[in-house]
Amino acid sequence: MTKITPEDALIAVDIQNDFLPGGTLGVHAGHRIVPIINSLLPRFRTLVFTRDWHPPDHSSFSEDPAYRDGSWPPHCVRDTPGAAFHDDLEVPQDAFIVSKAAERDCEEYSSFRASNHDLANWLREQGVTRVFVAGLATDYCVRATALDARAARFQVVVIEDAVAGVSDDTVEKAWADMLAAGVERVHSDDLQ
Ligand code: VGL
Ligand code: ZN
Repeated sequence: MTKITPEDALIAVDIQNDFLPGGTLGVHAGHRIVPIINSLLPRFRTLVFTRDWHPPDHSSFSEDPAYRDGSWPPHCVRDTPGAAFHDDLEVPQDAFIVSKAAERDCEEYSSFRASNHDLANWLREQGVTRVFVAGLATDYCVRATALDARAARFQVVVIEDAVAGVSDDTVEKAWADMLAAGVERVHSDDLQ
């Protein structure tokens, strides 16, 4: 059992329409994480919601996408329905929203690298020492966010049933990288 305390934050990564089934870059079974995350939200004092927030000509967009790093179908174009949070996600009024990869030539998978926010600093100001990471996609933005959170010296817990990924092989590698960096892996049933 892992007990959630006031020094914990939940970072809900990119739970946006384009990353859910039916979206341009829909992640298989991505919708299954939404009710799990909703049930966790009231248990955290500090909540962060991140979103991929691309310009229409973002450098990662391809007409013939390979569905891997650097070659994606157009997705999460700022201020479009595809970039909106999933309708069922219960985003509170006072949640901290981080928009990332908002410039054409800059990919920002990590929520800690958004050019217009200093997430690590903001979390420290809230008294946060440990972050729980959930959302999409395990092999890209969740992985990068968890690794950067470790690099910024937070304790990091990834909730295995509250994440979903693009491809099995990159998901497997992402877990190996995260565990090697000291990330803890838990199931939401083991949170108290
Ligand atoms: C992501 C692919 C492209 C993510 C963002 O949120 O994991 N994946 N852009
Ligand atoms: Zn993107």
